[in-house]
Amino acid sequence: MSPAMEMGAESWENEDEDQISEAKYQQGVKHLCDNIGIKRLPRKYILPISERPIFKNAEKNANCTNLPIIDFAQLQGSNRSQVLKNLSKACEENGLFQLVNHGIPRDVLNSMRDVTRRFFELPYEERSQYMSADMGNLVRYGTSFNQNKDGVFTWRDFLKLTCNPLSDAIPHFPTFPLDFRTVVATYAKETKFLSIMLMEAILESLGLGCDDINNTKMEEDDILKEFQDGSHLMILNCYPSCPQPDLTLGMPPHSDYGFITLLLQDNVPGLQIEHDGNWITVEPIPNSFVVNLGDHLEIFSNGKYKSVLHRVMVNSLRSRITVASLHSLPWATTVRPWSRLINEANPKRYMDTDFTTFLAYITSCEPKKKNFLESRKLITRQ
Ligand SMILES: O=C(O)CCC(=O)C(=O)O
Repeated sequence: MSPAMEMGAESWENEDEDQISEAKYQQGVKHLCDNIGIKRLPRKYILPISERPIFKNAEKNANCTNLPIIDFAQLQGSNRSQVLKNLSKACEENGLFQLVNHGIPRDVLNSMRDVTRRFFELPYEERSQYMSADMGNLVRYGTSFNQNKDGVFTWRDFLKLTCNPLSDAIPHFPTFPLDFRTVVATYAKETKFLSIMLMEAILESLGLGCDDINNTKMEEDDILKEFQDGSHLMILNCYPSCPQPDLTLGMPPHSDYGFITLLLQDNVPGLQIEHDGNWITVEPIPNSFVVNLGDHLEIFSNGKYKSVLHRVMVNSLRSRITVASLHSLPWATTVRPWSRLINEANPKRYMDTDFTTFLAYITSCEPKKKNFLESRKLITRQ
């Protein structure tokens, strides 16, 4: 089928499309919506039919009720061993859980969502000074998934902030809104602390089956020390309301590269995860985090825990704001399967990898689906 036929009978009828130059698309969807008042989706964002978010009835009904919820307060209490088992099951079967009672004050979460919204409401000239094609920049504003490579764009603008070490990074962060740096710094410290507590629980859940308990515990402590200086990337996402949400996505199916991602949503649903061949919407639970497992954790756990394939839907009524905090080991550290989890019955399944390899991959290939992780897999005899 030709791309034109794939677009279907409803394809472009907006006479203004020819007026929109490629450069305008590069300026992002927020700018497009604010300045051009579009009524139909420009062709630039129309996905081939096979990639569009077409719902089957069964998927429509699938909701978050079956997705695991971990109560962080219980994890810290006398019920820890049972919660660790639930955590392990969630990591093996879903690659995701919703985290409630995590202890980060509500006003810290509200302020972070609020300053994110206000940042994207700034005039384009203010936001655009952070636009760059250089993936190595500490602060980077952009649009779509990978605007340097995407043929079809997705309906998202983002601001990426490298947060480690935080004191070095803050002077590079935007100065507007005026409270941006203080709010982001507070939120970054809180999420960093929470991510280390979660990694401690995840390591403990992985080490449960190891025979040599004392040495396993010592290794866990060493790994946690590395996480103190680990990489921390914050992604502020803005998905404006979209005139034809059934033809596009906010983000295409992908998995995150790190160990864990803590995602703060507002109250507008949009995130979907792939589970047993279906796309399931992760309905927002107020003041919770969605915790996604990333590729580094799948590698480290030698495949016991799975990184989750996820995508983002947009809608025609409400814009959506999210903040993703991606945590991993320090950029320079090699990530490899934990030796405790390798034995004759369960040989090493992934190549060692590091951040440079990942950057080289995303610069040359499409990091969509789970294809970076696939490229790190070793062929093992079953
Ligand atoms: O905004 C969302 O719901 C998900 C964001 C995400 O997947 C990402 O930033 O990698």
